[in-house]
Amino acid sequence: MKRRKFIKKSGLSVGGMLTFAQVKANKDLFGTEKQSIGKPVCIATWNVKDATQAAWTVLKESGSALDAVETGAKVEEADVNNQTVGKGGRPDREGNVTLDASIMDHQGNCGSVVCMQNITHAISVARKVMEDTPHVMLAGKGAEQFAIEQGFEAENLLTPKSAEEYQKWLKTSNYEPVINIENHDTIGILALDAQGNLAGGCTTSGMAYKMAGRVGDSPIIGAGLFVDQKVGAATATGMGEEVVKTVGSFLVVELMRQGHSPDKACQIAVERIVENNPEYQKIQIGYIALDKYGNSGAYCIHPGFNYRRFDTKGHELITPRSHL
Ligand code: SD4
Repeated sequence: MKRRKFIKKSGLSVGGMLTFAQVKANKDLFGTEKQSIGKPVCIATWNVKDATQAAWTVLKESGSALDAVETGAKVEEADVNNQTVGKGGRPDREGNVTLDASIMDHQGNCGSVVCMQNITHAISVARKVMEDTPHVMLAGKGAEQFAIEQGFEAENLLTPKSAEEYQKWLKTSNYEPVINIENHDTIGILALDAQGNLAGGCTTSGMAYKMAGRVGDSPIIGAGLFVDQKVGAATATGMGEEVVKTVGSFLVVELMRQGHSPDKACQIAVERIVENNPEYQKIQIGYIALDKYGNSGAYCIHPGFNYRRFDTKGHELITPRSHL
């Protein structure tokens, strides 16, 4: 029997690739039937229960995935106790809080802001970039000026707590990102709404005490966030430099396109970083992914990472498998 015919008949995958028959039959690499496990659903990096709760209030009223992810992300941006996102974020080594954020919808539209100061809701500015400009990315002063023109309020994002910690840090000026800092970090949030549309958002103040002007993965489409309505969505947290080098979120979505489950896709993408980096034990990376059927998954290097899922069955904190 000719090889091509055999493949067609057996329906087996070859070299990790799905056959046409499997894709058509909506099966993953292991032959498991993929099923819609119910819309709507949202997931978010870390234990951000107020954020997923807020996103859910949008989704359960048949709101859009885009509104849901923006609403959820804004909760963390406004929370001064979350020192990795929005107002209250830790500053760079010059003492300036600079924010990175991105958003993407089911039609492949996207917007982001990088290294923006003085505006709390970076996710909303990213959305404005997507919806109201001919561009996808605005940086620094230009992003801030655009936000102010759009009616966003300028405010000092450095809270007394973050300022005090920064003054202490200045004594050593040692740049050593802390793994699972306070078990809370960048928020990446993905949603599938009742209409079956996907969207994602990602917002952060970046690595604490980074060099001035440093930009991480979070505002870079394909790195910190990617959404493909035909497949699913993914987002990242952790050491952005490594995520950028491997175009991580795009990779996770492409792996799902090849038939991997969200969990497995996140695992392969994390392992790509591990393989490339002899110092991987010093860094944390966490990916979360949501496919177009509502299945979610995640994987990380170090234990300690978790993610929130809210769907019609309830609100869960999920601890994914980790490399170490
Ligand atoms: C960054 N990925 O700027 C973001 C921040 C983060 O742990 O998740 N820090 O690299």
